[in-house]
Amino acid sequence: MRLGSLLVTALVAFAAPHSGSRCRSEDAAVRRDWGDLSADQRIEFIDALWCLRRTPSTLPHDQFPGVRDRYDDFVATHINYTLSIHSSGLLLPWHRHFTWLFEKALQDECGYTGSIPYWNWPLFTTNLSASPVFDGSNTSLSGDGYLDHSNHKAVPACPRNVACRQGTGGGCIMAGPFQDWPKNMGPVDRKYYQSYGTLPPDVFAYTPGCVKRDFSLAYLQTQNTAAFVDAMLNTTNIVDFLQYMDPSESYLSGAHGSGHRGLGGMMDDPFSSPQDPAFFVHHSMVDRVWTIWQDKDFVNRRDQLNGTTILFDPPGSPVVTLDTAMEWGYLDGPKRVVEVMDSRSGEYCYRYE
Ligand SMILES: *[C@@H]1O[C@H](CO)[C@@H](O)[C@H](O)[C@H]1NC(C)=O
Ligand SMILES: *[C@@H]1O[C@H](CO)[C@@H](O)[C@H](O)[C@H]1NC(C)=O
Ligand SMILES: *[C@@H]1O[C@H](CO)[C@@H](O)[C@H](O)[C@H]1NC(C)=O
Ligand SMILES: *[C@@H]1O[C@H](CO)[C@@H](O)[C@H](O)[C@H]1NC(C)=O
Ligand SMILES: *[C@@H]1O[C@H](CO)[C@@H](O)[C@H](O)[C@H]1NC(C)=O
Ligand SMILES: [Cu+2]
Repeated sequence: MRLGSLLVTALVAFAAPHSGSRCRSEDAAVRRDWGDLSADQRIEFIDALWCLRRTPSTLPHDQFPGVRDRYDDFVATHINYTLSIHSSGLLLPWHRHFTWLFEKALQDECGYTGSIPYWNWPLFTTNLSASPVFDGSNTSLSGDGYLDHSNHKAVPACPRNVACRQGTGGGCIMAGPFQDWPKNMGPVDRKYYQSYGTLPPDVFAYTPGCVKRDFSLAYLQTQNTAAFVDAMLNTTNIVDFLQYMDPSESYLSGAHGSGHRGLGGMMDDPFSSPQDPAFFVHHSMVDRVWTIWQDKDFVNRRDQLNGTTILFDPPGSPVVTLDTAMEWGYLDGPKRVVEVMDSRSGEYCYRYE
């Protein structure tokens, strides 16, 4: 089964232009830096995440035995589309809507009154364990995993543009609100992460365990610094922007991939990484940088895309256009890329601080 051909349903005949005007910036919901939230606001977000774990799944249990609750619906959906939504033309559009759907579930199903916060990468690239996001306190998203040498990232798997060192954890999350956060699926063998790959047949099996982390600053110190983010924002076309954010060459890491690999453990599994709640604040930051970049020259940048619907953009794979259809399985109906290009029109009305 080739995911690409499923995703790229030809909907060209029904192509709709951008609809309506943008919501006013002052009316837009504001997504904030985790560090700028009050303790109460952080705890409200943490509680809402736990609420999704107490909310029943909407996926059929017989087909998805590893999906135990509403949170897992998001994990399974991400696993399902992994091979077309990374290092491809769909990373930014697909994850924008995925993150928004998650935010909406927190609000509509768990009464969360805030917006999804973001992990402001450049602020803590010297010491992640000293950051309000990952210091392991009760108002953080928990910190590193226990030191467990057997679970360290394999150093030879390092991308060429990062001088990798061993991580500082490797085991289950040690402390804080997500110490007992369940892991119900995955991880998935890296050999399945390839262009035109197929999912392993048992990918939705129930594999209970913990969420592991293995902080590895080498990634964050090369691809997530203030200078790196500034350089990314300085680019003037999406081809150059994506070289910083998400290069499709498998031997390079961009800011997106380095955030995943810098936290390590579960976040280092491209399939089931949403099992770590850090996934969502990381992707909020990915979306933030894209949104800010678009807004710097909105007329020219809103519709810029580059890449295909297949992981690593293999030659001849379908090119992503505004008419490309994207799917989120059971979470929402299909959408064309054109519907997600603006954070302030259509269903969306949010901005970043
Ligand atoms: C990082 O910060 C933590 C918490 O403040 C501290 O315990 C640790 O020693 C720091 N690590 C380094 C390498 O500075
Ligand atoms: C953090 O939360 C735990 C579990 O609710 C509690 O036992 C502990 O006292 C809290 N620590 C602080 C510093 O508030
Ligand atoms: C970004 O562009 C500004 C203005 O052209 C320049 O001053 C700055 O050095 C650039 N930053 C990076 C990291 O390229
Ligand atoms: C992305 O942009 C590059 C540089 O302009 C171009 O060579 C390539 O064909 C584009 N990729 C797709 C899938 O359109
Ligand atoms: C996985 O993708 C297929 C093909 O698009 C879709 O039919 C199915 O509902 C998806 N399942 C999940 C869990 O997203
Ligand atoms: Cu992803």
